Amino acid sequence: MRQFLNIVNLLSAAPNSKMASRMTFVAAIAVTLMLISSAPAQCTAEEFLWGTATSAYQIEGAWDVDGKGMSIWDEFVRRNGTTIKDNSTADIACRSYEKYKEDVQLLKQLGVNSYRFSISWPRVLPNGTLAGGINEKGIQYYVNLVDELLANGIQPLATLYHWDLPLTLQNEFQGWESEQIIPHFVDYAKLMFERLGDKVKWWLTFNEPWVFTVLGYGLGAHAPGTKDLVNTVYIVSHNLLRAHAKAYRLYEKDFKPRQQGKVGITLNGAYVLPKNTSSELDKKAAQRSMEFSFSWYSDPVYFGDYPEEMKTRIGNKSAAAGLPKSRLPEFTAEEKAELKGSSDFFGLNYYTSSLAEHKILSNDGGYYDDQDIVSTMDPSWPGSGSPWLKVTPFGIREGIKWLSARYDNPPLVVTENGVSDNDGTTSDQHRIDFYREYIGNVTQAKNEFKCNVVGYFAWSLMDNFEWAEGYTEYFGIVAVDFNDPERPRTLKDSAKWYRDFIAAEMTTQAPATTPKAGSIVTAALGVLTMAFGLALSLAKLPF
Ligand code: GBH
Repeated sequence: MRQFLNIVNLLSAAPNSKMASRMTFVAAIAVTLMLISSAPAQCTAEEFLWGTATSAYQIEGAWDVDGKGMSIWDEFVRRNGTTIKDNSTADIACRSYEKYKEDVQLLKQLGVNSYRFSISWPRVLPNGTLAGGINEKGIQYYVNLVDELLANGIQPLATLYHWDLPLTLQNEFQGWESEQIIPHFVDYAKLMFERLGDKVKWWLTFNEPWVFTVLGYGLGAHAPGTKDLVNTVYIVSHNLLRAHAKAYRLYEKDFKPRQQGKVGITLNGAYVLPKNTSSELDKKAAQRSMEFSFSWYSDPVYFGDYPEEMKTRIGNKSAAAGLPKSRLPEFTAEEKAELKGSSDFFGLNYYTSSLAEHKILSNDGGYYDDQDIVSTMDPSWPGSGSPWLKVTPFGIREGIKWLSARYDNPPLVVTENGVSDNDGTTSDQHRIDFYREYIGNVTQAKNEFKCNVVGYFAWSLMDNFEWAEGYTEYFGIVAVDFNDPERPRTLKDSAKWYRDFIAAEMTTQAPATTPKAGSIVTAALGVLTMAFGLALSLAKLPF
């Protein structure tokens, strides 16, 4: 304070120094108040999103109801020789198409302020294209769901593509293998922005492009069951990235000014550690591994191009195999510009860590060999109901730190995090432990390391169809009885824990005063102080 007064005195070393100092002092207060009032609203009152997540194919059922078209998953689960572990389908799944009101009541009981779901493209466009006709009944389902959420004070976060491509588009031109898909995806996105954008303010274009690319078109373990790690995976990723950028720009130009929402993309990957911690080559391999999973997509989205490591390594291997050009496609200058900055927040699905060991691999083996990495898990990491998922809570903190550093601290939403078991028990203490530790590490990334985490969604609201694993791995915090045709839901212990945990978190959050009202009040105070200051400095006072 003394220092402040000194500065004031210094500034006001004028003949009429009393009046000048009064003026400066009062003006300083006024300016401070006005500065506070003009600070961006998100600093003061944006609510942290606490939610749960699901996806259309995994929960809705009603696969052929009310005019819905077939998706590649409807076909895949019926195909001879497809290996869905228990030979199941998601024809019925959790029956959420009928039971959405009950689902929203579950969310209400949990006390979440947000819910992440996905829209089934073939439910709203049965043939995948606008020309093939709009299914109004399908759209109505999502309008109803969103209305029900909002009526219960729950923010919707909608994913446009969680893997259930309209089958027609796969049959016609191999889906994401062809750039013909791009305008159709953009049409679909536009339709959803038009019909739901007044109410949905958080959008994701894609869920985990890595998974539907590598498992769907590379390994053939997911729909559409294509097996080509050498070329197709790179072409598929290239096309979906171009589609993402176009959908983002469309929203930015034609919808954002009025709807004021945010559009992002959700990526998955592991935080990778060097297998041998003292090996420089393994350390580089660990970084490279994350570049081949996360940055394959996020570098184009944030920087406008693929990571240098991917370009050189795939380029060199292509040349060594005698190919005329790299198997990794190139973006045009226009596409780079469209991609760069095409995300309002980073969507992160995080589950597990892995280890990387540097090893030069074949020149023509494709995606995995292109990395020159042998990937393993530390045998000391506790397991789960899924072989690929080891309980490594530090990984979510380190992963968030790594992404935040690389992309200059973007707003980041953990759009999925959770753990499986194989019996779906409601006495799931292991899941409580998992959430406590993982969320603790997210909080640490946010508070201690100042990463801009703005939301967290538990995967999943309820047990559901776990893709190629069918109904053998359960991720829900709510149990669903798949032997009962009614598909009754029961809160697991972890649901009760999550409910109590987020209730406590929300009460310690800054009170959600409306930012506008708040800043109007401070602005008015600023103006009043200034007027008062003027009067004071003009008045003849004895000090
Ligand atoms: C997410 O994928 C999905 O978004 C969600 O739909 C799913 O239900 C949930 O997580 C739980 O799995 O050993 O090479 O076959 C999670 C990320 C990464 C999980 C790849 C399966 C298999 C890799 N996935 N992983 S592999």
